[in-house]
Amino acid sequence: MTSVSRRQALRSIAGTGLLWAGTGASRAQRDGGAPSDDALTVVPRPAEMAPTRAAYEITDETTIMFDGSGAFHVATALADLLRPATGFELPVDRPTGSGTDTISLTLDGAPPTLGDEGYRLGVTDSGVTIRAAEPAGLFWGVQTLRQLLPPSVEADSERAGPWTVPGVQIRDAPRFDYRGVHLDVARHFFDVDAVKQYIDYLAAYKINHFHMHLTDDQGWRLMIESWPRLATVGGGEGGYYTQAEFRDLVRYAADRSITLVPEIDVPGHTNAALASYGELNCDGQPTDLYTGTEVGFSSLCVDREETYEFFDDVIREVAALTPGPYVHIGGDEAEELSEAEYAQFMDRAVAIVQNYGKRPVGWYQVLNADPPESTVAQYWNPSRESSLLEAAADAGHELLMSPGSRAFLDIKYNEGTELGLSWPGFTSVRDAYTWDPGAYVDGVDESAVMGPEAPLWSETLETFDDVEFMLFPRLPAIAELGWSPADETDWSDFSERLAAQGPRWDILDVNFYRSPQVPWPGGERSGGI
Ligand code: NGO
Repeated sequence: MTSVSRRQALRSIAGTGLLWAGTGASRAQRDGGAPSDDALTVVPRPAEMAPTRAAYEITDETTIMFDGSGAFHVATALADLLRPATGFELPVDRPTGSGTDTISLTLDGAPPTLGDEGYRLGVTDSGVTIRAAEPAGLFWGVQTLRQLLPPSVEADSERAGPWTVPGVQIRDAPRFDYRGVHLDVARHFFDVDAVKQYIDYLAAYKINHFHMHLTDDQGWRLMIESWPRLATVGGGEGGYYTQAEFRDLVRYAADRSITLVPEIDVPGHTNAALASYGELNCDGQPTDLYTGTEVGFSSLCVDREETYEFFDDVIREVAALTPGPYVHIGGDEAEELSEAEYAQFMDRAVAIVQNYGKRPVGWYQVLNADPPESTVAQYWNPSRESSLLEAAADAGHELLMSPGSRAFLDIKYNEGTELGLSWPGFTSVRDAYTWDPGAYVDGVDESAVMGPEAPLWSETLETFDDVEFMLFPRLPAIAELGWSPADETDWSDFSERLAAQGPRWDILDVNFYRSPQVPWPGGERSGGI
């Protein structure tokens, strides 16, 4: 780590009295040598983190203890994570005996200041303790523990140890309650196993909302029982999720502390629906299926009652499938409609979502329809000026920040990137990291910002390898902006911790972009982007 980052670590800890208590001097000053924080390459950077001289080695004597209902499934997840590479039995048990040689996950005695997602993690010579108020906090603590272990812990077959956890005291909680990543499964379809893999990646970096863009001109990807042709016809050659498969994804995400946010994009971006049911078109005729990449050419017929019956049925089914609070209704690029027609449709669409007990989310154009204050608007314009957004924040709307030139993961890294689009320019790893979601749009205060979200659109992404190439290494960049304190986000420190993720991705066989901006182990920096 750089001296800058070490200084930052000490400063943040000094501010909270977490460690080095009572002397007014750092341990480095006291005994002439600080414990090294070189092994502490955790991403996102924990809010407070202090290395100690302790170290705990996980062995075949180690037990995973859990305390408190809701801790069991996290303990099981940890065991599942550690068993393949270590080859150890790692029994999962309630607290018994001496409490030594344990990794202990407890919901007992956590200070309320940790919130719903915060945790404390402490390492002594005899074990590791993770303490949180809620299971989500324990789960994020486990993700931190995972990154404290050698990269080979990611292997799916037995590797040589030792499995040493370096000494550290961590107190951690997220900056934003909403840390999102999106996947467009409409332009190209990704099957259940691929999406589960994607969810695993998000969980590793403490992303807590997964936004699925389920419908667009090119495909309708979710079976709606009351309008089955949407999927069977509108799914085209790509395919769709049955409701059972989709429920499985919702559950898989929830098991990893991730809320699924389903998006049904209306009234534009609807050619797949318009091709499935003629009555959704003003002339009553179904359109042809579409596989191109143009946007803005399609619209539901806002003057037909069938349109609202359709939307009501769809939202009823989607709301029943997803226990999370949000339903996203798109609202972007409805270029076929006048402003009045757009507002006429959106007024009713938003009311339908609310009627099924959900909170509407829309791309920021939804604000043109003056929706109720509870509607969340997702900013995606690359510009830092938006009178629309400023006014919305003043009026009490909450906002998601997905600026096209920073957070869109489908944008090319540079002119040499074969995949992706470049409508807002290029987005290097450094560009994805060096912006502040709480202060991006002029005149919008952080208090109005729910958090950052990184969309991954799939016009150019045909395979899961393609998805991985655009996701990594920018996913951890956005994840850290969402999680870590603003004054702890430093590019040079981050790029070094990011570099340490590379060997993990190699073991997991992730097809990541080896950006020359990042000092990957064993690699030379070439000065490119
Ligand atoms: C825009 C458009 C999407 C494209 C994407 C490509 C939004 C919100 N609508 O973002 O349809 O796929 O750009 O980057």
